[in-house]
Amino acid sequence: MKKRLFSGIQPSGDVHIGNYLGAIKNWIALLNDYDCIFSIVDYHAITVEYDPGLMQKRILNAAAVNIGAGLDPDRCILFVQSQVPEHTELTWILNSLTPMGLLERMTQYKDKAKQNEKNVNVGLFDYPVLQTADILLYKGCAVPIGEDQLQHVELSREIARKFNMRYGELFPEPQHLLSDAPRIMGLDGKSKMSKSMDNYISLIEDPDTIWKKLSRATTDENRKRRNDPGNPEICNLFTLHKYFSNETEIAKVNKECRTAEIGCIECKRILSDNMVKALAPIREKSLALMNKPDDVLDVLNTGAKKCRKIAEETMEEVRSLMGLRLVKV
Ligand code: AQP
Repeated sequence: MKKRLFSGIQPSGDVHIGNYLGAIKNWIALLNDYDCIFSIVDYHAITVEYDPGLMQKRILNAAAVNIGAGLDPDRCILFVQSQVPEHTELTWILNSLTPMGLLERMTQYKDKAKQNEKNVNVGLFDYPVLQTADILLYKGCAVPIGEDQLQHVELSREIARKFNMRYGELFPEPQHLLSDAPRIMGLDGKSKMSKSMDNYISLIEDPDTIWKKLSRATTDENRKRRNDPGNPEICNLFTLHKYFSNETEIAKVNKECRTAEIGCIECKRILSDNMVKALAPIREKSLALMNKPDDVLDVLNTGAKKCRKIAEETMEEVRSLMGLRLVKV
């Protein structure tokens, strides 16, 4: 029996190269080794303001891009969180085991509360408990994520432990899995690449936009003029070269940036060409799937059906352990 793996992505905007390098690429690599469940976590995406008229499209697009990137739905389950009501039921139960103090420490909550000062809602605060329910509902042992989600997975272990101690052994303590690109910085070089910030390159970006975005991206800020030698170690774009360029190109950029043989524009051109090449097949497949939303819907409905069955079974066990299942006496 393979171990169960769970992870999710919010339909909160365009899926970007940070999501891909930090999570999706790893999901694809792990398909053989685990029994994989991936979710488009729409309930997580409603904790900030959004346009309900766009949500359906965002969900379908997020699914299409994940499949387009290589997440083969024949080798995993892909479904939408809100199609399985047990996610919110288990959240309520886990809420009653989670100390407020632990949630107050979550850095993502603190950051998002600062970004959305006018809408600091309970959902935003409770986000990590819903995430714990997402994982535990399927008894997920492994959770491949980017570094920003590390604290949440640590919390999920703590909540699983609390449940097991209080009501009886049921849940595994989920272990995080990080990729070799756990934190891709945004094009500003200052904050994490994020769907909700204008600092990303999406997986379906067209070649012109990739070039436009890269040509404006921040590099080594100490390099003021073309003839100044640069320092690749502190240049965000050099980090991206490591994921898109070949070894010879990386060595060339590394050397010639330091000696000012090439300037930032030449360096960006190499990166842009390689990124366009690498993303082309993902873009092509994703766009084709976006034009066939019924096919994507079929995949998601099949996934939800499988997940509902697992989720119902887990909730029966939860209710039983908690004395919430009424039986004839
Ligand atoms: N910049 C990143 N580098 C590496 N990994 C990342 N992930 C996100 N950004 C980066 C990982 O991608 C997976 C899906 O992320 P998510 O959609 O659940 O939400 P998020 O972490 O909040 O991502 P965003 O793009 O920053 O969304 P918004 O702006 O809506 O909050 C996760 O495993 C995440 O770690």
